[in-house]
Amino acid sequence: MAMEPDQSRKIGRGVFLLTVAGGLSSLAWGKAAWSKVSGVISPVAADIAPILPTQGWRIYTVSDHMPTFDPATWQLRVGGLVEKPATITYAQLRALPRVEQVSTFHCVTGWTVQNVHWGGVRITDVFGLVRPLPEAGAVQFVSAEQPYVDYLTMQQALLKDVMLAYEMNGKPLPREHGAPMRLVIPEMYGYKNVKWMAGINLVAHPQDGYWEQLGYDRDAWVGHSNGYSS
Ligand SMILES: Nc1nc2c(c(=O)[nH]1)N[C@H]1C(S)=C(S)[C@@H](COP(=O)(O)O)O[C@H]1N2
Ligand SMILES: [Mo]
Repeated sequence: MAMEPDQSRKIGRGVFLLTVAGGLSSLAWGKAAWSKVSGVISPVAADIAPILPTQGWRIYTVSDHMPTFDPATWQLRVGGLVEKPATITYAQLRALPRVEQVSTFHCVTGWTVQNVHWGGVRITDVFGLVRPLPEAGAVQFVSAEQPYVDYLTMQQALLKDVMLAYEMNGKPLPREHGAPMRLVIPEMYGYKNVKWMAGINLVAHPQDGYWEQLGYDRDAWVGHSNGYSS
């Protein structure tokens, strides 16, 4: 993929830090660096956490290509256990009631970003369009970045500050943060905050998401799940 200068600088720093941490000096700088960095950070979190800065975003992907966003063609598919499946365009998303919140973002590997200003919509307003069936007990969030997916129970999805965010700090959500829309659930670690949202499906029960299949807790409550610090 083509990397912008500021991105390659961040990756360069990430690779440097990982290399310093030891055991990873074979990490070659080059084409695969982007996916290597995002794939490697979590498993070695306990080793590298002490030397990584704890403030500021780190951009994570699980593939070597960040999805692109075209407002003219973007669609959010909402379906599963609903009365009326819907395909929501970007214009329709922006026409839903707009809310704002300031919340803090925690990655399970130990970094935090305080007071992020988000703008977006509440999930209940999307549910209003499709009307979940009584047997819908959980929500599946599907990223356009395959195979990234995660789930919340209905109760978790309906927490008051869960947001489908299309703005970050007063600007449209940047590509690397999941343009045009990502999940925000401040009570839970970053891996539940699916970027590049492409689909929302109502399902009966939660299942393991991407990182959960690799050993992280489904219920990723900040401070109480199996991050490196607990
Ligand atoms: N599609 C997708 N969403 C994702 C991830 C990812 O790799 N791909 N990483 C998750 C993790 S582990 C974290 S901490 C946050 C990081 O958000 P950021 O990349 O905007 O900093 O995104 C989450 N959502
Ligand atoms: Mo994370």
